[in-house]
Amino acid sequence: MLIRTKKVSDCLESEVTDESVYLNRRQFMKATGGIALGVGGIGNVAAALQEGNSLTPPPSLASSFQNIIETPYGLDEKVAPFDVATSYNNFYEFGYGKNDPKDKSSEFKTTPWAITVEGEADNTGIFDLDDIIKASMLEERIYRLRCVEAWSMVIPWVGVSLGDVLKRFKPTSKAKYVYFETLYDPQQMPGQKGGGLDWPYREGLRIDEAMNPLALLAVGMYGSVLPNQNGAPVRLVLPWKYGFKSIKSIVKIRFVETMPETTWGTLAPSEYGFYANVNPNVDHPRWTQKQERRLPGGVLFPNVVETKMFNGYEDEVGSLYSGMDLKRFY
Ligand SMILES: Nc1nc2c(c(=O)[nH]1)N[C@H]1C(S)=C(S)[C@@H](COP(=O)(O)O)O[C@H]1N2
Ligand SMILES: [Mo]
Repeated sequence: MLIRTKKVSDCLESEVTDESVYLNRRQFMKATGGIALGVGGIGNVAAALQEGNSLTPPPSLASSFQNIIETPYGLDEKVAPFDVATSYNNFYEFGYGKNDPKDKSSEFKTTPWAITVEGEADNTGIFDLDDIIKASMLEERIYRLRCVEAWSMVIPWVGVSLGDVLKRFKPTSKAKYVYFETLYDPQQMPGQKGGGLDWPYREGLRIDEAMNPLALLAVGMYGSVLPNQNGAPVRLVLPWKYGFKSIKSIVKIRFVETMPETTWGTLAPSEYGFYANVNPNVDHPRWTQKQERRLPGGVLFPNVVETKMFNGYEDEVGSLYSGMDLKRFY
């Protein structure tokens, strides 16, 4: 059974170290009803059995989802129950509470979906998402997701290599970075009617990071399409970086020559760096990053684990940062 409410006095330190604490205090109190945020903790270990994803892929992607390639990533990991991964979310376009994305995104329209590709590339234009995805085989990759708020989950994503997709747009030699943007549609995304974040949500990567084989362009999880609250119909998944880099509901990709501005980096540059690599040796200014709460876990079983360098993906991505001072480039 999911424990969704608890007394304020039970609040764990890591729950008050919320990214949204940075936002306008009054608006935040209004959004959460002035009470403690809900906790997607689980009270009964037996309930942690994996449930399937009962969503149906659009007809155009049905055969892709019938032929998902299994990969070796994370096969030894204990996957979070579907219910936990889809009800404890950060997707501020639908509100700041952890349950808001699930509660407020059910009407969100994700088909058809177009992505505008622009900037330093030869093959720019407006592309249909299905066409982008159908050009590759879908893969399942079980990755750890580590939020900067010091919680984490293991999630079985379905998607395609981001680098493979980007290469098809033929970036020029001037494309040193790639910028991503989420949909801006306040009619559908009630969180965008208020301030707080500077909409649309914006993120970016150095081009070699984007081309790293670990970087995933995800269109699904738990064997089927992404639930809206998890960033449908398409998002990044960058398991060696804090979760806020893994931008949801992408509508724009732009190849650029200089480091792009990002939502969190602009809002609070001393707290959220451009690189945002998971690093237990560099604390967030307001809390330690040495440990994390691996969900599901509740008040009685917080399930605290040590945070690993690059979230445990150092072999895969460490060389991207050789010679860099990771305290300076956090
Ligand atoms: N557009 C958009 N993308 C976003 C966010 C958001 O608020 N808006 N939150 C980020 C944060 S802080 C995290 S931890 C992850 C959470 O992904 P999940 O809800 O699928 O676990 O999404 C990231 N991507
Ligand atoms: Mo996050």
